[in-house]
Amino acid sequence: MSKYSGLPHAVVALWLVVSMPVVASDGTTKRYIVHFADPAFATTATATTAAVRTPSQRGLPAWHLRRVAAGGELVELSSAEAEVMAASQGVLAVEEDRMIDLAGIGIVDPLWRRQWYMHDAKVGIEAPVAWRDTRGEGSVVAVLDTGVTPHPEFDGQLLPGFDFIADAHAARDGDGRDADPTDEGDWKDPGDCGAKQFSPSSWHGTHVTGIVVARAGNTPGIVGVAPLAKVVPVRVMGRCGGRLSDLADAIVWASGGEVAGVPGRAPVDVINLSLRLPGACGMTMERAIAQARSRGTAVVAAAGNDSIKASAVSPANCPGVVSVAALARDGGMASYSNYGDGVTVAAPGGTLWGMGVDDILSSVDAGERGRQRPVFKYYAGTSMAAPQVAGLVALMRSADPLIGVDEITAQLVDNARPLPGPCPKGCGAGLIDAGATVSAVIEDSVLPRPGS
Ligand SMILES: [Ca+2]
Ligand SMILES: [Ca+2]
Repeated sequence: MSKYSGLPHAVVALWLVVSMPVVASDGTTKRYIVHFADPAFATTATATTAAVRTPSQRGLPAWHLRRVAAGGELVELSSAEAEVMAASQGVLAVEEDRMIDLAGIGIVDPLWRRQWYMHDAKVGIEAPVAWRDTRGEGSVVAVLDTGVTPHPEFDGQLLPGFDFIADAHAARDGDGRDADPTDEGDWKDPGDCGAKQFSPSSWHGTHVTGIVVARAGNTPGIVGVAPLAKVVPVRVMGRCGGRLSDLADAIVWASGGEVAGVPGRAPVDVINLSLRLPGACGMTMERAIAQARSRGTAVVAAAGNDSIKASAVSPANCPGVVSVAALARDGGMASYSNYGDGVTVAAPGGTLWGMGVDDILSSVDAGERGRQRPVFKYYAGTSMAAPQVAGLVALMRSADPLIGVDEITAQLVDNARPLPGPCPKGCGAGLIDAGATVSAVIEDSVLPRPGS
């Protein structure tokens, strides 16, 4: 009894009562939030349980988990113990720590219903199921793309990025590399890189970034796959596309490697590459990706929109890359998607015809050339499928910060669902399932790992 000396008798009595082994009817414990009449009483009770119980005793009843900021103590009790507790003197309420349904917390973002790729029962990636465990807190995704434009969906969602476009003409910002990853537009006037007619700016990086990390709860708007993760926007694509040398440097930098003349940063959890160049994986790309993976950064790439084998385009065909094919609204392979052995998994990319509602809705700018104002548009492509996988990797790393890059690939593959539609030429392991994957990651996070 020495551990209880100096405490009010009432506290001792109460906690002895609830600590008595009472077998619940179902034999299991649940989480409850206990509200005490006297806050000081609660403080003492907290200190007491924290002092006398260690994590190895977690299976014992009445394990105190933490204080709830709104008031009350979170404890694990059997239902019989909870009843005893509720009837005890000085206890105002014993409330079960119930699972809150997403409909209950309310996704107010009014475009949510148009984001079929997130939640459709047949062809969606089941992001809301994964959100019961994590929304990506603590994870960082680097989006190597055209840069980003200001958008309400990004308020508080971005970390400092970088403009890796070394050529001022391609960059359109009047200089080479600098610390501002803002997208200056990739419109083409007739004559630009062989263009016969005008084509408007894509704001591709802004669209991809929205799919990963658009914030939840603002209006009007969408929700990203990992709305509590952060994105590092990295600009590698400008007028007429991007250079391999800039892309390779950006991969090294985002994964915490050294790039001359650029201040370093910590390795991100995952790099998204919604870009491709035809041919075998060259040594530059292979080395950059191997370096990134050696520092614990996963690399996700679009399989490409050429209707050819994914093994014929890089970086999708580079060793260790998670390569992503695109599914149409019916759950079969999208007509434009690359396919075959080079594909790791598939995600919705949109159908690419009709009114757009069967495509992927995300953030862009309204400007045809330069920036004008933030809006939302439907795009289709493996470029839209890859960031859903990158967002899922952010959720996985949030659920288990120690998960390695090979384990990430294995979990994505093992937990993918059979395709809801046809893909005779090969869509990898199937449709990613965010709910099943995050759940499996959490289950396996307690397993011993080599070297631990
Ligand atoms: Ca620049
Ligand atoms: Ca939003």
